[in-house]
Amino acid sequence: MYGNAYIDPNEKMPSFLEGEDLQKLEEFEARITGGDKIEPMDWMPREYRKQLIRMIEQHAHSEVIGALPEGTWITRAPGFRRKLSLMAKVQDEMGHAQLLYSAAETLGKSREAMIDDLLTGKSKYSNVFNYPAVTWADTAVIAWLIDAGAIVNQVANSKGSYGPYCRALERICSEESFHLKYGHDVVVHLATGTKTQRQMVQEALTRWWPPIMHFFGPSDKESVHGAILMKWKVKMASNDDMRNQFLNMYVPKIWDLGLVLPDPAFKKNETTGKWEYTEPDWDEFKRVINGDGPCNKERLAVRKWAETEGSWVRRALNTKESAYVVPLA
Ligand code: BYC
Repeated sequence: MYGNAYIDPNEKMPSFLEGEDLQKLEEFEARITGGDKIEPMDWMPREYRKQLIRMIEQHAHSEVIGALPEGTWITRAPGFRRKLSLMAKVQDEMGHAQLLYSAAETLGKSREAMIDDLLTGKSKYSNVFNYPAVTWADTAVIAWLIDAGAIVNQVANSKGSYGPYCRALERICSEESFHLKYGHDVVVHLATGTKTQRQMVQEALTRWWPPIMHFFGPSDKESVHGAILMKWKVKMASNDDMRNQFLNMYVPKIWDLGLVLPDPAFKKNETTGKWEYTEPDWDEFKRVINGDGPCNKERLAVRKWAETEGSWVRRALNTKESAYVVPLA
């Protein structure tokens, strides 16, 4: 038993809370119930810190790796304007990673340790970025629908309990909403274009739909961390609720463009308000997030190359009196 703590006092105390100061835990949970933001120097249970580091770090890695599928198309974007927009978007994604690494650092894990864990495969990143962007239309589907999924998740979680993460998410969402407009513009252009363009965007949607369904995480009954993250207001809705919210907002828009979802079972149950569909292939999801997707090796190899090739920049920046610093006259 531990007083009026936010975790149900009638439940047995979870083992991850053993050894915590129960008085402080109670005060912490009361602050969260009351809608306070928790800041880096505030007291927090070890598990809250651990979960936040895991989730924010994975999110930061997703931004870094997420820049790659679209990044490979910068040199091949059709026309100067599209090239400029795509370059700006990719640059934004890398900026999001910096904001998120800074937020995770406030919890005590260094950026270097996080990057090491990405490169050794210890940390996860979003499943979707382990698939190839086969044609220009794939980049449009990513920018529209994956950014849309990210916005659904991030707008909700920006109302959460950890101050630095929420502030980073607010800024990220305002940039993501431009990405979404850009992606929608390219999809509409292709979907209302020539027969070849329509076919190209349809094929891209067919390829990306299963990973997009996986993007929101396993179903609620399989989610490992969901319950405690929602109790502590790190996640503001469950995986299935976020998925359903995304489907509510975007399936009608996809159908309006005359595009077809690659799942004939797709329909909204008007009584429950929930979407019904064929259960996504969760075995594939597990394989992909555990390192065995179509592009996992390629993605990490690119990041390892960037880490090695960029090491001189970090050395130069970290050297106080270095030969790299040109003295002012
Ligand atoms: N991919 O207990 P669960 C972007 C893992 S980037 C990989 O439900 P949780 C963009 C999960 O980590 C934005 N792994 O987890 C960038 C856990 O494994 P571990 C990306 C996943 O944390 C560039 C296990 O499955 N957004 O938009 O309660 C260009 C059990 O899951 C995934 C974020 O990162 C997945 N999709 O909920 C364009 C949002 N799903 O750690 C666009 C922040 C689950 O125990 N993250 N797993 O080994 C979250 O909101 C939550 O972490 C999730 C999962 C909803 C993703």
